[in-house]
Amino acid sequence: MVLSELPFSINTGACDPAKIGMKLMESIPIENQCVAQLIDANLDRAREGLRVVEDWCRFGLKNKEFLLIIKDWRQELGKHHLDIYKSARCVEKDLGIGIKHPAQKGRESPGDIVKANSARAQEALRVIEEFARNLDPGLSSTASKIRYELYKLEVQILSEISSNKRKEILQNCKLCLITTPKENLIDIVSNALVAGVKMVQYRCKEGNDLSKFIEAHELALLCQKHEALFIINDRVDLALAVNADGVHLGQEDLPTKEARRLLGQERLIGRSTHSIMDIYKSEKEGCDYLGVGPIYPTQTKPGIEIKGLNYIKESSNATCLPWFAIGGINSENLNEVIKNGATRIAIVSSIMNNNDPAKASRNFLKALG
Ligand code: TZP
Ligand code: MG
Repeated sequence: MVLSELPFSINTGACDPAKIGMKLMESIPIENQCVAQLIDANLDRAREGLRVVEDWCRFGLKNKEFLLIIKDWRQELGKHHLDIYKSARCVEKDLGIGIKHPAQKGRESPGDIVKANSARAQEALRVIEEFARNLDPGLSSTASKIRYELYKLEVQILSEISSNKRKEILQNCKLCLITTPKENLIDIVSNALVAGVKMVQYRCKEGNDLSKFIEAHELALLCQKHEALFIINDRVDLALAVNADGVHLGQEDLPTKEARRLLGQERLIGRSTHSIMDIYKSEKEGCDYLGVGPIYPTQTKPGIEIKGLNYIKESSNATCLPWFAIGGINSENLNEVIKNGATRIAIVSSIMNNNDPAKASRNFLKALG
């Protein structure tokens, strides 16, 4: 039996469920009752899964566009959730009731919950699509349409979740460790991460691309494990290749617009600035954070023009973006840097060349509060 042959149109919603229910129960063979039961269970699943995702879009992401799309899907499914399906429901005899899978325990982050519930809705929609194909073609094609749209929306939601997470880590981050080539680079970074560093920038101006890729990839995984941001200096391609959290660009590197086009909205773009005009420009272009310096002479960039503590003072009132004072900062001048208005710093030598990088990191973090 095809539901559209019954005296209602499922597409206009002009249906009389009582009439349909009677007719269906009178005439359908037993397996169709099972199908009705199965469709009922999967409509519940799909609607519940969608509701969970919708609520994170509403309360977590505060994204009205996503919220309205999912709400619309739920309502569309609700229109198709006819009484004939609900009345076939038989919870007591359902073999699946109360069965829990160990994987459900590991779901902690909103991203995990969104993934699990999107999958739940997608699976349920697929089941509906298959079993309703003959019995209720309108429902089947609705389920198919929503399933495909959900695949696309899920990617957008997850990307917004990771973008927000990156921005949250960045906001709370006081110390950025910038690397310099070292034999024991992985060890140094690992110690700094254990000490609480939440942002690492891979800066390597020598060697071939393959060795950089291998090193950066290892560092990316390490940072991920410690929930720290991993940023690549200069190279957008390398940042994408190792799935870094973003890129750090100097005044002579790629324009922000091009880097953004390549990296997308969800990754971070930082820019080194040497003047208030640089700061305004970077902010206007949509950079996510700034470097402010060099404050003091530095061995890492010998010969570069020093901007001094005044530049920190000016920067404090010039931008709402997170900014990191950089250049020659060490344990001796740190207090001066803080007194002049810096709340975040970026360090190369004072950690990378320290005999105890963990201790050095801890001391910087402690002083920054
Ligand atoms: N950009 C401005 S100063 C600088 C960079 C990369 C070097 C900072 O290194 P250090 O060793 O902390 O002075
Ligand atoms: Mg550069």
